[in-house]
Amino acid sequence: KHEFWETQPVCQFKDLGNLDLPEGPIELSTPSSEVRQELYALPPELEWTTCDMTSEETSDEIYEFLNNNYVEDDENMFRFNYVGKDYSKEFLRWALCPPGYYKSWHVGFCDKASGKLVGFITGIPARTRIRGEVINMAEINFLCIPKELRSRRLTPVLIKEVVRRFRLENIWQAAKTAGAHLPTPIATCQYWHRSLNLKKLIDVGFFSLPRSLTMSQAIHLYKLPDTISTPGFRKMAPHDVPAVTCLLRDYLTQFVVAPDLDEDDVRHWLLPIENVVDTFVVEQPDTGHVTDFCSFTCLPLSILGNPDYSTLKAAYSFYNVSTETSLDQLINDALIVAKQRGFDVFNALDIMHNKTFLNVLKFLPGSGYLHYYLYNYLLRDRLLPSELGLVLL
Ligand code: EN5
Repeated sequence: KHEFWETQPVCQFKDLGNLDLPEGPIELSTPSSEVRQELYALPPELEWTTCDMTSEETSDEIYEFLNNNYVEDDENMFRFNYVGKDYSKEFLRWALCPPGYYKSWHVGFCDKASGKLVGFITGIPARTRIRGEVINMAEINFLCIPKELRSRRLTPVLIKEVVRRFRLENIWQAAKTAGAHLPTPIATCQYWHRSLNLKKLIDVGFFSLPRSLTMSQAIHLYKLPDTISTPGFRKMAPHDVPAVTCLLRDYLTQFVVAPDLDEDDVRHWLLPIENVVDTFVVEQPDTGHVTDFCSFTCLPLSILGNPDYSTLKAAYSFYNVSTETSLDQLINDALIVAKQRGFDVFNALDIMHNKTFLNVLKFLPGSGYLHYYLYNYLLRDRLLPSELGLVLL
């Protein structure tokens, strides 16, 4: 049924729960001289390109390509939009150029005649801990082929090519997430949504009012205080990097799969960048210690075919750690600052400890699921969302 995935080193449906299989790599690594040196073959009208994300022109073309062709919801009403006309163009560069990134892992193919990009996939290096073992892995993302070219079996070629390129760097495992159900997710998570701007969410069809609620009751239900409630809650600054790294490393040890982040990674992934990522710490007023932090990424959605609105401003819960402030209160303050910054909706997955605040803070389960996958690493049993400590963009 899954012609391609049945040939790949991934956990197959028939392997699930088989106690005889050892957990760990499925295929052994080979010397990089034995890795295929040639590009995979494409149909004659297409050619490979390596995308230079530091070039303004190339990154403009990729934004345009993804904004026109990337992931939509189940009813094709919304599409991820990495650069609405009002937003910063920094998101993709931030997502694709972390410390130690490889330019060669930003892969596309073009139509030879028009020179236009018509296929894209990316990898970034990421140390990931699975149970007790830290592995150098690739995180695969932004796989995108325009609707007109789907069903031409180009996705397997893109995947094989990016796998070849991470193997050339002596990396043998990868992680990815997708809305599609493939062989075989290590976990399946659900998106939850917290309304910040109810009227707009209803107007654009993101949310329909339950029959039991009138509009004014609903507005009252989702009303948030104007100001945050945690003393010492402030934007993260460069000098917070060591303390935030300690809090996060310590917190992530409890999950089965989690990133292994050092100070350079935390500086890259968590220091605030306008319209890309925002992080707030709690600095105890009496001791000056940073005891908690919360963070979210900014990823607008294009609203397809609505005459009045073109984008929905969505914040996505990223990494949150609480040691002194309750997680409920910390995230409630995150909702308040997100609202102040003009976000329409705050999204979160049911991973890590998120389930403990979703209901309390009036998140509702969304229509979308997110499956987590590993490449060339077998985990015998499915994990619970709460056993995952990893957020991919
Ligand atoms: C990255 N490597 O389905 C791959 N979004 O629930 C990413 N639903 O926004 C793959 N259909 O439920 C991503 N509103 C896979 C997800 C793809 C996108 C997706 C879902 C997530 C979504 C919304 C809109 C549905 C519109 C009609 C939804 C109802 C919930 C309500 C919103 C407001 C506040 C209360 C709850």
